Formats: sequence, C-alpha cells, structure tokens
Amino acid sequence: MAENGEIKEKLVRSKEKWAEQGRLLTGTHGDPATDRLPPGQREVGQWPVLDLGIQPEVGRDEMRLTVDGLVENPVTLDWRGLQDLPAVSRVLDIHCVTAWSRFDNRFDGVAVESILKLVRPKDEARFVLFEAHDGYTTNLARSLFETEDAMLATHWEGEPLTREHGGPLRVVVPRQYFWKSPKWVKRITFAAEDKPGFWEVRGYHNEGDPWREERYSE
Ligand SMILES: Nc1nc2c(c(=O)[nH]1)N[C@H]1C(S)=C(S)[C@@H](COP(=O)(O)O)O[C@H]1N2
Ligand SMILES: [Mo]
Repeated sequence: MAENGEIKEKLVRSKEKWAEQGRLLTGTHGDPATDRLPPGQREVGQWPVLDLGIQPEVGRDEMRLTVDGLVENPVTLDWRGLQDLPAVSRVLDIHCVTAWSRFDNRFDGVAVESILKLVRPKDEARFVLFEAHDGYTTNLARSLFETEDAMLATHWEGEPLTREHGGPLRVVVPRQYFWKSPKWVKRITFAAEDKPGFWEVRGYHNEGDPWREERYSE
C-alpha cells in the first residue's frame, strides 16, 4: 500500500474556522421526504474530491476490511470475501458539509445489512467507529449506520471506485453529511462507547444530519 500526498493543514484549519464561525448555516430545517436538497446546499454536476490530502493506493489483492468490537462473529474480509456477500446497487444522493450535493450516484457494493448479518453486533454496541488507510476516523450512532441506504461501495456508475474517491472500498451513508462516509475504509468497530473522529473533534457535529443542518457542534 502506497501513500500519496500529505495532510493539507491549510484545508483542516479553514474547515475548523468554518465550524467556529458557523459558516453556511441558514437557521432552517428541511424535510428529507419532500426537500431533496438540504438547507444551505447546492447541487453540483461533477463529483468533487475531498479528503485530508493523503490518498492511499490500496490494491484489491491487498485490501482487508476488519469488522470487530462488540460483535458475535468478528471478521476480516478480503476482496474475495466481499464478493461472496450479496451484491447491491443503489442510486443515492450525497451531501458534503462544504455545501455541495450530488444527486443520483449509482453505487454498487454490499449492504450494511449483509455485514450486520455476518458479524451479529451485540446489544451493547450502540456506536460504530471507522478507521481508514489515510488515518482518517469517523463515528456514527449504530442506528444511523443501520439505515436501509447505507452500504460499502466498490463501484460508482458501473466502474470500480477510483483511488481518489476511496477505492477499492468506501462507506456510503447518504443520510448524513459525507464526512461520515470514510474512503479507503479498513476497520469498522462496534462499541459501547462513542469516540468522536477526525472532524468530530474539530468542531463538527456528532450526528451530521444535513436536513437539520447538523454541520457543527455547539
Ligand atoms: N478516509 C477518508 N475518508 C473521507 C475523508 C477523508 O479525508 N479521508 N473525507 C470525508 C469528506 S469531508 C467527504 S466530503 C467525503 C468526500 O468523498 P469524495 O472525495 O469521494 O467526494 O469523504 C469523506 N471520507
Ligand atoms: Mo466533506
């Protein structure tokens, strides 16, 4: 696995400033059932690339996903193991906290539901913690991860996910801001205690619901 680039400190500092200043907040709420575009967002055509600046090159042959923590059956899946799970294809909208939203992204991969069936999280596991190959981390309440749309994606628009978009494997949790969807995911841990991730400790909201403008923490 090769790493490319270094952490964009400037980007990190400017996003921390956004959180301090409450940038983009409109003070309104949207209803996901009727408002496709969440408040303060604008639709884009091209899919932007956003990350810390390190874009690890992880080959299919070397990729491993560990799902562990408070589960009955911890697993480490390789590419073949992932292919053995039922395939899903979904068309999803994604919403980045920097204000872009992109509609109708076709992702192929594996449903979170299939992962849950495989590992069987225990009742005490109320949180899900994610680690990626670039050192990025994020966290979700288990209830937000276990939504019907959430998936592990290997393809976008019929093509393998590119390195810059998190290939070979990324998480897609479309009901939360996109920082909750780790690229190059390597470990998913079910836990009893929450653990705020990279952006969550830098002023970003713990849940990140775009329709409720949960951009920043209080
Ligand atoms: N591993 C990793 N995942 C990450 C990030 C990152 O820096 N590293 N950035 C997040 C942010 S802020 C966004 S908006 C999306 C961007 O995904 P994209 O580059 O495919 O659009 O990835 C999220 N997942
Ligand atoms: Mo983002």
